[in-house]
Amino acid sequence: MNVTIAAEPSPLTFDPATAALVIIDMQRDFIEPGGFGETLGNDVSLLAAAIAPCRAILDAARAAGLLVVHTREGHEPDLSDAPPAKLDRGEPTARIGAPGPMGRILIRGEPGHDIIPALAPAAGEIVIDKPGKGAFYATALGAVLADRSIATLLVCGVTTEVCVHTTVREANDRGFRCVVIGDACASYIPEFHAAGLAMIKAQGGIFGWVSDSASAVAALRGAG
Ligand code: C5J
Repeated sequence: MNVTIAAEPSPLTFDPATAALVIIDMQRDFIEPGGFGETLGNDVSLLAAAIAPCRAILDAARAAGLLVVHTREGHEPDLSDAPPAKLDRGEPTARIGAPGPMGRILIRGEPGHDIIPALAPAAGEIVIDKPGKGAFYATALGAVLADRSIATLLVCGVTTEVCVHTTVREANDRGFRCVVIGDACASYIPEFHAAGLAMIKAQGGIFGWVSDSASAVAALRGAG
């Protein structure tokens, strides 16, 4: 049965059976003190606002039987999947792979790479480890979604203008309808968060739609 989500620039009707919730990079390295986000000089407390809205959508998506995908940005311990152009930035002691309070920064298997406990993946949910900002680049995400005939993505997570935006742009070019859940995204730079959301829905929804967690939960309740 189709459901309709209130969104901008227009409401969107979709079939929950061909929709997925994609939660981008809600990892300790971005959200907690001592991780990658903080080494870049950011105030990581700004990302906390997205946690409860993400949790509300996650609960609703699970109840509605949606495919749930979690992503994690990070690299192999030998950094073989990290291009020098990405590694050679910032203070040498605070770069990707350097030791930090939550283990080596942005390295798979380290505590900081984990998804925060409030949004921990449930058994059977898909976790995509990605070396880039976009969740389609060098991952199996495209194949996973194609296998399940997914057409619509509800997207949330951090950060709005970096990994959320890159993923939505990649998905849009691949033919997915993307609804970004604005209050379930966050940025270290509030004006970039606002501009990132505005860019998605501008020009008739050039990259997709923008909604909010209450509207997403209400729409998914109709699917349960
Ligand atoms: C960043 C991300 N901001 N997940 N990563 O480097 O947005």
